[in-house]
Amino acid sequence: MANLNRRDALKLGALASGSLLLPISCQSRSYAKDAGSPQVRPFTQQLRIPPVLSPVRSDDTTDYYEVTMRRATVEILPGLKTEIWGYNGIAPGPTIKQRRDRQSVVRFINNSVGTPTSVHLHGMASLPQYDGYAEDFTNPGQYKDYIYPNNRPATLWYHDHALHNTARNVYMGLAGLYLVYDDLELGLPLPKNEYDVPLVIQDKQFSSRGSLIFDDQGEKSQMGDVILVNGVPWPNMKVANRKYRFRILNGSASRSYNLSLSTSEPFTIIGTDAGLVGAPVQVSNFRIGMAERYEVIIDFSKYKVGTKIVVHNDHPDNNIEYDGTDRIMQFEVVRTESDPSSIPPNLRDYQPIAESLAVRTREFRYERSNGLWVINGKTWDIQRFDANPQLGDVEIWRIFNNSGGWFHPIHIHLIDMQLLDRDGKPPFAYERGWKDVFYVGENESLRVIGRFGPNTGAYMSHCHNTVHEDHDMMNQFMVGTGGPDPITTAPAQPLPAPPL
Ligand SMILES: [Cu+2]
Repeated sequence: MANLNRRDALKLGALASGSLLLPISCQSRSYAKDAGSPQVRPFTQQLRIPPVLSPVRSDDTTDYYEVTMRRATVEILPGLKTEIWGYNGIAPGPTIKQRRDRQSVVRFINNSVGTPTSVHLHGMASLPQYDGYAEDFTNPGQYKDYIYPNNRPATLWYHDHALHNTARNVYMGLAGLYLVYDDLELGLPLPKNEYDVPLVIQDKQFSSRGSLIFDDQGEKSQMGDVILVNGVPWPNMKVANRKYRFRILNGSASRSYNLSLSTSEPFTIIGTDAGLVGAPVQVSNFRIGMAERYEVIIDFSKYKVGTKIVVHNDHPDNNIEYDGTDRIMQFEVVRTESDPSSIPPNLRDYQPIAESLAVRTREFRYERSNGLWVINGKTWDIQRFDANPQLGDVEIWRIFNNSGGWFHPIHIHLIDMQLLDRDGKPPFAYERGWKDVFYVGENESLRVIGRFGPNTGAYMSHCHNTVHEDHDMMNQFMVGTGGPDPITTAPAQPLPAPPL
């Protein structure tokens, strides 16, 4: 069925002017069949789990890791070769697992990726010089040692953040998971180890020969017609008939998802971007914007061996739908097993921040103006700060999406915040936890609240549609005064690097 939205209309316009890389059929949903990526039969490849990275050495306080960014050729679509840009040459990159309050030093080496990079560990309260500032470049032939305090147990991810090239760099593969655990969480009876599974969802488009196509439609959005989970198109995962914990990250450039299960089995939400919620909540479906993380328990115990359960995507507004983007992956129950895990009624102490604690409210209007993506009418300028909360201040930020036809997931670096309301209405049940990305739908306004700290200095805030972020829907705030300069304090160093 034709399902023409504003984006499709734009694409048709672009087609008429001959400026598109690919022909687009009038029936947008038949794109994949007629002219899109090579066809893949869903659920024929098995899910892979990114490998866990071992430290190169450890001492009493710190684990030292080394990651090399490089181009690699891999097989994503059966029988075709695809060049990716990966951390250690894989996409997603290796997973770093770390204990709370141990320190990590991660050496990111820009070896053969051929473009300037900057690494942001999304969700970590890093010092400004280790936060992956957009202009804190590590050029080819350089490396940089990033220091991370690991002060929050949560599902984090590291990804490229280089000015004007973030969307392409992340799309080509520069993204990986970083999981922080603490004793409190490990002491809970939740599913653990091989039953604690990360799922990174991304959409891609490929040429007929298998190359990744990055086409941001004139700095608007990069939408793919192939859904990858952990780098595998529409994978199948063999599971036992028991509970699993899934850490779901939307690692897409521009696509959001609304996930549900074909059996109408509910998800039990146990975590948001910044870790466990106070108490589990059951939902039949949930929406996840780019860079958001939700942790869910799925209980397969009621299913017979042989049952197949499909994760569906009921397209949220303002995405482009193709054949195949209405489903994500499949679970296949293949064995019976006992299940020692359970979901405790209380997961961790979670207190809403009282609005009365806020010392001020700021307003940020995200919109499209004269062909530019702007915040309060302005594009990125590293010389300009749009907010200066003092260390420890509680502030309410009111985030407006004034652009019809688009949604914007807004990411605020450094701090974890809470969503107070959306258009004056309470947040969805699954959004009631600590978060660092907030889904601002078409013409919506959100109020979020947070306490600024623990660091002083400069931090970025931006739309996590990385195409919008690149052009140039990003600004910065300064916490307190006199923090370390993000660019000059710990600049990248020339290779070869001395031993860690
Ligand atoms: Cu946006």
